Amino acid sequence: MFSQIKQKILNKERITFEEGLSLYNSNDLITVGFLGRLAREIKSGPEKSNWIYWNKNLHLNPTNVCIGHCNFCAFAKLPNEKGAYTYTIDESLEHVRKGVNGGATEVHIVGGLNPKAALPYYKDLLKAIKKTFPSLHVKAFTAVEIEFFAKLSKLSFEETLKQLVDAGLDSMPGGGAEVFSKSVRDDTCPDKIPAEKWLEIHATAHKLGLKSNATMLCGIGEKIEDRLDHMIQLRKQQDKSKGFQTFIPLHCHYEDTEIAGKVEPITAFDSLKNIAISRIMLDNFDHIKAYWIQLGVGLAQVGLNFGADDLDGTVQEESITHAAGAKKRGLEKGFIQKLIQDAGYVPVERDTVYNVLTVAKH
Ligand code: V47
Repeated sequence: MFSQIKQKILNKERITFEEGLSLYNSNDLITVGFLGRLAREIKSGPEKSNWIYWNKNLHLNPTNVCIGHCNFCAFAKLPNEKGAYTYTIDESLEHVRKGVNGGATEVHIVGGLNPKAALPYYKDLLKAIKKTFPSLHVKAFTAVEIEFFAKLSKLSFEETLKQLVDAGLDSMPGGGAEVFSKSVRDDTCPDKIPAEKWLEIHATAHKLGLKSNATMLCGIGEKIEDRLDHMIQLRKQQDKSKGFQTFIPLHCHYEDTEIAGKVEPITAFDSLKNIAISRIMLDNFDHIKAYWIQLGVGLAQVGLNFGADDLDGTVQEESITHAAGAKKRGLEKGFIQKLIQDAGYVPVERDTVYNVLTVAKH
């Protein structure tokens, strides 16, 4: 089985659902990782096969008020709950300023579904960010937020996105995808838009010329079949709309969540398989990210040897995974470069759309 998959990777042939399943069902993690790395090397080409991308970015979560109910989320608060917050534009700008002073080239903005922070609020925020920091790239809003803004403003997805682009939106992150399977969504995030809408909104963004990413949140009770179905739905969408840059397999954190104790927790073994198998399955995605905030730096470094070619960035001010127990944030630039070098790779600083800014030495 492994030799057939290896040959298909070398021939750049598409890997089937059944072949993906056989990789998930194998306990030979080293060989699965070897195949993931091989797929990455074929995808990157010989000159870039030892490059690992990173960027200088900050996260801004302008509100944690959310009327949705997801049992894996420790970040959301009800409007009158203790700890609920919604930043003023000035407060958001203060957060962004700290990141820009630290060298950030990108702000990644996502927040809860807060009826008081919808399209007008975010248009004002984007305009203020662009006015104050004109060269900062604004990567913002999950498809779930776009649908929420569109519904409240009674606009189409396309019109909503166009208005946000006019205000300063440059690209979209990959959140809110969770696991596409209806039964997993019904159990974990019943208020969230279904897979078809998530994909439709990304397709609309791609049509407007925006790049976007895609995530998959693992460890929420999904089966391996659900993970493969998720990847294949993304692969099909990418064949059509071509605007996805990076796939990010997310690693659930459970502290202060309702799901804690109710599902088999995700393991390091699972996350390494997710990295390798997504690299093998998603032949039309250029990049796979090992998101160190969730994996921890050690596991993220191993992930680089299993097929990931991106580590995300310095990630200042992240709140969503920290609410659920993640401990680190805001890696120093020198530290990120060193951890890439220590894993045996060349650190390549990029901007959000993968223009190369600096290539460090090995
Ligand atoms: O959509 C929520 C997930 C996502 C938890 O596009 C949790 O470059 C773990 O999408 N444990 C937001 N995960 C993060 C995200 C992301 C991150 C990095 C890069 C990019 C990108 C996107 O975090 C949410 C949800 O799927 N999430 N709760 C939790 N307890």
